[in-house]
Order: sequence, then structure tokens, then C-alpha cells
Amino acid sequence: MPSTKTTSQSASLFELPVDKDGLKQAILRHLHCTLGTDENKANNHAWWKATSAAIQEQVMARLSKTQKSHYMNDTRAVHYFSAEFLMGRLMSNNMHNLGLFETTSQALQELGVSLTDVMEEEPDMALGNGGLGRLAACFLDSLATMNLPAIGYGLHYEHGLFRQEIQDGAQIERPDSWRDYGNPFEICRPESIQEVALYGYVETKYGENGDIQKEWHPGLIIKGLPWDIPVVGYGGTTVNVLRLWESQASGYFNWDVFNAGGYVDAQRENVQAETISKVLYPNDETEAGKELRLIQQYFFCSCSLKDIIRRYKRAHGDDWSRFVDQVAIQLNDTHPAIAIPELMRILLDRASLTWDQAWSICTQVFAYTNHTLLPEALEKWPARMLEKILPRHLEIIYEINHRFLQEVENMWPGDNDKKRKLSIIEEGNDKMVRMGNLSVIGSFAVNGVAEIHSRLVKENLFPEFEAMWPGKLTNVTNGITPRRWLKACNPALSKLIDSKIDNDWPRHLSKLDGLSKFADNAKFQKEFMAIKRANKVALAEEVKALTGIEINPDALFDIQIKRLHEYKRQHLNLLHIMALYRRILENPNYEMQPRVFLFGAKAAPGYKLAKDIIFAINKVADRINNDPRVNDKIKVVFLPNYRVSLAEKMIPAADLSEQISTAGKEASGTGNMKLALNGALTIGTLDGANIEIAEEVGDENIFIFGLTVEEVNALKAKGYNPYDYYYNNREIKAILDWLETDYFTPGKPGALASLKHSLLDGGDPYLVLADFESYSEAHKQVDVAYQDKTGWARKAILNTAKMGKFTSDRSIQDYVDRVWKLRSCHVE
Ligand code: 26Q
Repeated sequence: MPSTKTTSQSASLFELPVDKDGLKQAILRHLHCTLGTDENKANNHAWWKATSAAIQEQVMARLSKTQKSHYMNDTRAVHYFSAEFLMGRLMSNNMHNLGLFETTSQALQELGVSLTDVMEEEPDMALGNGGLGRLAACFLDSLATMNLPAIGYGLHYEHGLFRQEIQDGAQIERPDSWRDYGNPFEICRPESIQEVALYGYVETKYGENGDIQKEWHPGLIIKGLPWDIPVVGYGGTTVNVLRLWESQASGYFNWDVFNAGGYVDAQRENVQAETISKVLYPNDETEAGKELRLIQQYFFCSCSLKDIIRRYKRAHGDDWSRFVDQVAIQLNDTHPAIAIPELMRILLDRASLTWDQAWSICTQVFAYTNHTLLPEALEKWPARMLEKILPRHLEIIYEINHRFLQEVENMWPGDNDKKRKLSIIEEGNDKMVRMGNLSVIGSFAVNGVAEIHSRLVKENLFPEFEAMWPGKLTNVTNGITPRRWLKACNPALSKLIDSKIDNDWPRHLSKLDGLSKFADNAKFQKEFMAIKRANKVALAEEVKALTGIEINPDALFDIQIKRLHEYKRQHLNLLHIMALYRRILENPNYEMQPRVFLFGAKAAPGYKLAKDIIFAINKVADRINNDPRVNDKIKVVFLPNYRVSLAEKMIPAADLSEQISTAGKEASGTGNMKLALNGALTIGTLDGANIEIAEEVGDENIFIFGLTVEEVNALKAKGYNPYDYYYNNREIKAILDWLETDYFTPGKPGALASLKHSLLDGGDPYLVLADFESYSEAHKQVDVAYQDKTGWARKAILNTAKMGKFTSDRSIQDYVDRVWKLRSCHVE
């Protein structure tokens, strides 16, 4: 136990008033004293900064109380290692979680300023690609809300995910500069700088009693500077931190070069060091295996481990025996897997533990979450690259592998195929290090992110590991924070819910089931759907402002928002839109409810076909939106630069949620949960968490279509030929042929042909054509259902009511019970 220290000043001295007048004063004080402006000159940006600073003051007192409580109680903590945290905007979230949203809104109103306008000034903190990064952010919210000691560790990217512009229908990437004008929520901690070594060589030393010591002589040392972002729990008692590392030149190794007159060369090394945390890699196959990405991963893992060890030693000195009781490390996919050999290195070479002691600690500390089954997405690093950058780590990996293969030999004597398959090293001309295998071998728990995904991880990805270590592979179904994804983004619906059930539903989301009894209540239906319509009106205004396109709020809003990938099948959605268009052209009286199809999606910059799909959506949209024969029955909108803050505007306005991945490909999905929570009905395949959503809402409140995982496998085994569907379905043939004409790209025939080719000669790897008819039939059922306003309202209400399972609080509780064995810590 740490000794009780006397603090010189009581924390209460720093507590600041939280009523409206106190906030007003604080905002004005920051306007004058921090920003050097005044209420007559200030623009919205200045108001945002001043308001954020006033809110941050409230956060700080709670942060230090939390840290003191965790220290005094010597708590066990989880350390969430992730290359990505997609935090979005922070100000409104912090106001909501502190319970200060209304008060701040009134304070600003009295100052003649609109909080809504001020909030729009905040850039998104987009340090992530998509689902995996946003999941990390939702988990931090839940951990703080549940008073669990936790730290998020990641990279302080100067540039987050690229900003997407659309020019002539095509995606253009622009740099994201979220910190250009400063970020009022982050705290720089130069007192906690860490050093990280790279390159060089390993020296083997022999001791007197014949023991071997390894000494790594690095070629470069860089500094890691931590930035802390406070994470406020709902209710505001616990404030945890997200600690992000920025790379800096250490200056050490530049002296020789410098003294030799190499001033310019020394500066070049500085630039290299500072490049490490410059930019987030987009999830892009053309970027796979890049040296800088590996250095990024190692850099933040090494800094974070050293930070954890420093904190542990402050309480326990050199006694390692309690380490596994105090520290759990969750690896968010294999991106931080290099932390396993790094901890081994520290324990062996720095702390002089034996191999068995060190390995025992590692395999009680690490747990690994898998987020994908796609073979091309499983990380592998060339052994030669590791040897160059991290020579000692490669040695350690070989030793881990050697000992592991002995276990395989014990389990399956003489079976070399098993060894080849399970080895951390993939043999071949260029040896590769398989980070998934390393992660399973070095962790005490491994989980998938939805029931079906975890089953497939066990049965298909790692079946032998399940046999070797029964019980190690498990499931934790993903979740989303209802604070951001309902309370904050849909205030009108939240107030309606407050009026019907206990207003602590944001903490206990299963209480939403209390709305079920109002599903047939005409008055409640009317109120619920009036809010949906108001949200649609608001989104329509946004669409008009962003694209110039006018959409009808009474049409069915059909929304697909997610990263662009073939397996997510935005092109299936597009083919169906084209089919509807064609039916209308063939039959001007074609019966259908007016629909607005909305898309939001970024494509990885090097993913050619994904970018072609974006282009095709925009070209088809242009043609349909401007064709008077369509008579406004269909509108198609591609909203540029999809991101967390845009999701917060789209999700509350959705009637229909498109979750149409090829069965077996989407590990979980989390957008599916956000949309259903806000009363959208799902049209989806039996994939990822869709299956569990269907179980919760019931078959009559969801539109399921398409092949199951088993049917997909059977069809592929039999030999799938997309031409069978092309020749046997007139509509499919007509649509694909249409893509080759210049109908959607006047004067440029063939501009959309790559789509057709991928679906025919390309073999249609994601079975778009195989699922088309079933998808089209499901959409007919949607159309029928939407005609029945009462029936639809009932279904929408039940979707909201039945989403309790998908709060990230439940996911975190599953991790606490099954993986981390954590206890909550009371903060005064
Ligand atoms: C890898 C190598 C080089 C550069 C980038 C990457 C990289 C980056 C991000 C690879 C993958 C990702 C992100 C993956 C991701 O978001 N997966 C999603 O995770 C969600 C949360 O569990 C699931 O709901 C989704 O189903 C899954 O696709």
C-alpha cells in the first residue's frame, strides 16, 4: 500500500461554482484572460474555446480526486491499448456527463450566444478509422461511468483520419488538422516523458556462472511525450484519462553527427523521430507492412508499458509479485501485440527475471480482442523488418515460438502440419511474424466481438488454440454508449423517454424495455414519430446546406453509414436503387413509398474499387435526382466526410438501417446498434451483431434477408458463378449492362464499368448477385410496412425499447467478469 501523503491543499479549494451564473463568469473570464478577447469581439470559435475551458475546470477537480482515490486504494486497473480512439467532439459529451448541458446552454443564451452554433466550432477528434476506434471510445465512456479504474493508451496523431471531399463525384483526401487552433481538453505532461529505443544490434554476454545476458545497443532513441485527455463518466464522479503519446527527437544520438559538422543530418534525424506520431494510417491494404506503422505500434506500446511500470514501482518498488494483481492490458486487435515481447524484454533484460517468471507475468496480464476474420486483414510483419527495427524483440519472439512449438509437439506428437499452421513464424522466402498467433499465445483470454464472430474465431480461425487451451477463447458482444448515441444526439427522444420511465436509463439501458408497453399507445406513437420527423427535417436542412439537394422529410430515410468496403456491400444497395429507378422508368405508376437513400462512407485512399463505388453512387445520384420522371419518389444523397459528428446528425433521422454485409464477414458492427437505438428498423443479413439484434427485437420488427454463413460456405464450396445470376435474372443483367453505358456519365461510357467487372469477371467475392433478389424482396416488405404508419411506429418504438443489451456498459461488465476481474473504486 502506498503511504498516506499529506496534500498541502484540500481539493475543495479548487472546486468551482457550477450554477448558471458561475458558468457565465467562468466563460467570460476565459474569453478575457485566456483568449484575450471580449464578448463584443468574440466569434463562435472563441466562445467554443472559452466554454470548453470553463467546462474543463469542472473536469480537473474531479480528475485529481479520481487519481487520488485510485492511488490511495492501490486499485487494479485495466489498460486499454489501442492504435485508435475515435473520440469525436468532447465539449458536449463532457457537459452531458457532468450534468451541465442545460445550465451551459442557458448561460450562453444569456450571453447572447447559441450553444448549438458554438458546438459546431469543435473539430472532431478523429484518431481512428471506424468501428474499432469508436468502440475504444465508447468503452472509455463506460469504464468511467461504472467507476472502474482504467487508462486508455494510444498515439497522439497530429493528423487523424483524412477529411473527405467529393469533386465531380470522386473522393479526394485532404489532411485532417484537429489541433491547428489548439485543443482545450488535452493536458501536456512533460514530467512523464518516456524514452524508446529503435534499431541497433544485440550483444550476447556470458556471466561467470555461464548465464547469458542480452544487451541491446540501440541505434536511435526517441522521446514520448504524453498528452492526457480526461474522460468524464456519466454523473461526473469518475474522471479517467486517455493518454496519447507524441513522438519527439531525444537529441541524444545526434551529438556525434552534430559535432562532426553534420548539423543538417542531425536535423534530419529529428524530423524522422517526429514523423512517428504524424499521421494515422488509413485502414488500407496498400499500406500494409509499412515500416513506419510498425514503429508507431512499438512506440506507443513501449511508452505505455514503461508508464505502467513506473506507476507500479511507485507503490511496490522492485517487488514484481503483485504486478499481475494490479495490471490488466487489453489489446485492441493485434495492432499493439508487440507489447507482449516488449514486456518480456523489460522483465528479462531490465528486471533480470527468469524466462519462466517473465512469461508467467505476461500470460496473466494480456488479453486480446479479435475484430476480423478476413485473411487479408490479419497482421503479419516481415521478420527481416523486425530484425532491423527491433532486433531483441525478434529474438524473444523466436524463443516464445520455440517453447510454444514444444507444447504443440506434446499435444500432437509428430504432426508437422500443425506446427506449420500454428507457428508464430510463417515460413517461406520472406519469413513473416503472425501477430494474431503471437497474441493468442501471449494472452490469458481472447475474445471475438459478437456471438457468431466468436464462434467462427473458435471454429475456423483458431480451432487448435481452442483445443490446446479450452476456455481461453470467449465472446464479448460489442456495445455503444447510450450517453452519446441517444441522450446527447437525440435530446427530444431522450426527454420523451424520461417522461415515461426512470430517467436513469442512460446508466441502466435495459430499463428502455419499459417503453414496450407504449408501443401500441396511439398518443405515444404520435409523439415518438413526431420526434423522428423533426429529426428528419433537421437532417434535410443539413443535407441541403452540404450538398444543395432537397429531400422530403415525409419520405422513408434509408441510411447506410460505415467505411466503404466490398464486404459491407454498398454496391448491393446501389444496384437495388438502380433497380427501383429502372422499374419507375418502365412503369411511371410503379407503386412505392417515396424514399431517400443516404450514404456516408470513406474509402481507404489506395482501395481503387471502393473509390469507384463512391463515384458510382454519386453519378447514379446525379442522374436520378435530376430526372423529372422519377417524380421525387427516389432521392440519393452521398454526404461527404462521414465522421462521428455527422453520424450524430444522421442516426436520429433514420427510418431504415442498412446492415447488409456478406454473412460471416462483419465481425459485429456497432452502427447497427446506434441506429436501432434511435428507432430505425434494420434491413440486414444474419451477420455480426445483427443476429443478436434480431433476437432482441423479434423477427416481426426487422427485415432479414440473404444467405446465412452456412449457405455462403456451401455456395462457395459448390463453385459460385456470378454469371448464373446475370443470365437468369433480367433485372440484374439490365442493371449491370446499364453501368457500362454512358447513361450515368454522359460522354464517358465505361466510367462505371469496374463495378460490373468486379461482379462478373472478378468473381463477385462477396456474393452481391447471389443476395440481390432476396434483398430486393426484403425491400418490398419494407415498403409495405412503411405504408402502415401505426404498424411502423410500433416497430420503431420496439426497436428502441429492446436495445438494452447493446449498451457498452454491458460489454464492459462482461469484460470485468470474464476477463479483467476488476473492482469499481468509489470516488468521493
Ligand atoms: C492495419 C494495418 C495497417 C493500417 C491500418 C490497419 C487497420 C486499421 C484499422 C486495420 C483495421 C482497422 C479497423 C478495423 C475495424 O474497425 N474493425 C471493426 O471493429 C468493430 C468493433 O469491434 C466491429 O464492429 C466491426 O465489425 C469491425 O469491422
